[in-house]
Amino acid sequence: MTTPVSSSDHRNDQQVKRQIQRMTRRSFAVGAVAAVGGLAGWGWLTTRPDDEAIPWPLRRMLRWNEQVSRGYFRPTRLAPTFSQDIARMPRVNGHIGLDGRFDPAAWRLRLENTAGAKPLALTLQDIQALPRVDTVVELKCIEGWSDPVRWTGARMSDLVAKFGRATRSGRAIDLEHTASDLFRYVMLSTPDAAYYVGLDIESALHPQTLLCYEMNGEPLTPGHGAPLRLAIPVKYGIKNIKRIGTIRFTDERPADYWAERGYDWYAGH
Ligand SMILES: Nc1nc2c(c(=O)[nH]1)N[C@H]1C(S)=C(S)[C@@H](COP(=O)(O)O)O[C@H]1N2
Ligand SMILES: [Mo]
Repeated sequence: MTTPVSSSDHRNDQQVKRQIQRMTRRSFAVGAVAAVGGLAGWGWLTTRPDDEAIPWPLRRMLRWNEQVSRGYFRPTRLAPTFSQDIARMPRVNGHIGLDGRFDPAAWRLRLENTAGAKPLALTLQDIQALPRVDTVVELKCIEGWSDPVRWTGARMSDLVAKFGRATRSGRAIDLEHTASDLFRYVMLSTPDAAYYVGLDIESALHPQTLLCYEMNGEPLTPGHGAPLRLAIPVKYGIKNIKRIGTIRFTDERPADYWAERGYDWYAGH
């Protein structure tokens, strides 16, 4: 049996319908205002003058993020490490600076600074003679993937402890007592200078920052940056430069390939 629809029910239906219409109109209006506001905001944002390839408000936001990250940075705070059996080979990602003719036998690592110290030309044997460090950490690409990788190589801090170039005075580094004598930045570039990264000195001398000659127990392949590449787990993949040709200590914030194309210069995490 169906209940007959009374006239009062009918009136209620009408009222509900009208109310829904009112609400729909209102939410449409709110949505439209938000959309226009959003578009205007986006329009404003994208027409701001660029600062290093992106509108200045975005760059300012990245600098703010950097300040927060740097505030939290501790040389003793380590990136997580993993057991060897989960290490795997990441894809070869990024060929910039790896094209063209290259003779690994003639390769030397140039170690220099902007204080006029004589540049050094080091062989792979010089680097392999430094304490050998083996660690499994994540390689994190800003494209959204990450892989635990086993890296073998020398600490950047051991390199400069032995060969210098990291202090203005030329004195040996002593992280506790001569911090003000340290250059503020490091520039690393491929032998052809096509790929280059800038690092803050704290991250460069972090104990987990390695100059690597082996990946997952195998000598580096050309695609992964033979004969020497950087593993820097306190930074994203973009800073893990392959085929290092030059390392230069400087007080000026170095240019950085991906920062010039809009990415975060600091790129820490
Ligand atoms: N010379 C050079 N180094 C580079 C790149 C590059 O294009 N050229 N790409 C970077 C990026 S974005 C990532 S994620 C890692 C990838 O390292 P892999 O190829 O060993 O996986 O290398 C970094 N180092
Ligand atoms: Mo990357």
